[in-house]
Order: sequence, then C-alpha cells, then structure tokens
Amino acid sequence: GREVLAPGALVLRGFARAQAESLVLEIGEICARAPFRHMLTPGGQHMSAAMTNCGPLGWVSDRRGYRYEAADPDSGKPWPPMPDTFLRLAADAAAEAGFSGFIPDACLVNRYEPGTRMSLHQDRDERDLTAPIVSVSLGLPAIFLFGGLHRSDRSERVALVHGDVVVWGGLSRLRFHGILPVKEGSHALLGRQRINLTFRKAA
Ligand code: MD3
Ligand code: FE
Repeated sequence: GREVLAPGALVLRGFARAQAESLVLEIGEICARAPFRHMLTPGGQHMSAAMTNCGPLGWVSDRRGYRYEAADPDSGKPWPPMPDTFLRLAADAAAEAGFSGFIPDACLVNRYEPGTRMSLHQDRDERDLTAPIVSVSLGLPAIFLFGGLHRSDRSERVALVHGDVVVWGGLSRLRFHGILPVKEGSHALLGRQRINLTFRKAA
C-alpha cells in the first residue's frame, strides 16, 4: 500500500520486503570493504548511528563538516560500488512516487542497534534538491519523526518496519526529520539491528 505523509512524501509499505534477503547479503559485502563506523560531528561528538556508504559518492562527517566524498576516509579507497539491485530498487520506488529518471550516485547505510537514535536534522548537503531521497528500512522497527521546514515545527511520528520504502521529494525534501531511540528487540533476518539505506543524488 501507499500512504501520502505530506506533499512529496510517500510511504510504500513493504516495497522492499521480497528483496530483503538479497539486500542484506549485499550490505554484508559493502561493510566487509567499508566497515561501519561512528563518524565525528563538527561539534566533536560521535554519531549515535554507525554508517558506511556505497556508490560513486559517500556522505562523510568529521571536525571539518559534512560533505560527500568519492573515497572512504578510513581506507583512502573508493566506496564499494552500488549494487544493481540497490539502483533498481531506488529507481523503481522513486518512479512509483512520480520521480521517474532518479539515478542515485550515493547510498548512505545507517546501522541502529537498540538505543541508537538520530536527532532532528535536514538533509541539505546534496547539490540538486529537486531530486528526492529514497529510504529503505530493514530489520528492527523504528519511529520516524517527520517535522516541518523549521526545527521548532511540531513533528509527526510514523512507524517504519522491515521492507518499508519512503520517497521524500518535492515540498518534503527539506523537512526536518529524525529517528527515536530504537527499542530493544530481535529481527529474524538482522537480529538486534535496524539498517536504513538512503539513496541520494549528491552531485
Ligand atoms: C525526510 N536517516 O540518513 S531515513 C539520514 O532512518 C536519515 O536512518 C534516517 O535521516 C534513518 O539522513 C531517516 C528517512 C529520510 C531520509 C531523508 C529525508 C527522511 C527524509 C530527507 C528529507 C525529508
Ligand atoms: Fe536525514
């Protein structure tokens, strides 16, 4: 089913469920080459979620700020390539939401263990803000916070479960958003973790 959250924001419930096993195998290969790490924020704190990337560009954070880079700063090597299955899933989901021709050049992989959160933020490090972001939730469920265009706007809570795909574009692209601390639990495929893939057109 599809649920419109707000103009430009569409939830495709279970859209990735049939492919979840193969996505998890691909994630295993990605993190073998570019291990999950807790990046440092410009303020000097470690991020709660562990992250890695695949694709031509990867999102990085350190004391100097946030940006996209072609190489993994931990190894100096290019990020692992984006699997075709990832590209196709992201393009198909975007097309369902009216964004045909979406070709992501970056996939940020976020790992949440119980207790991990992501505080309210905007995604604005991408060059072309007319391109949507496609997110794929795997493993443990989470409560997503969906705010407005100002940090102080009140936010809605949306439950995201294994296999859900959300397309964030148009008027929703610059909304503040975050993830509440993930509850303790165990998922049949992923155990004590939630993994979120976010597909972006960064350059
Ligand atoms: C709404 N990740 O990586 S995905 C992120 O579940 C991020 O790991 C969260 O926020 C996660 O930046 C949420 C959903 C998401 C991603 C990008 C958005 C929602 C968005 C951009 C604009 C509005
Ligand atoms: Fe975000």
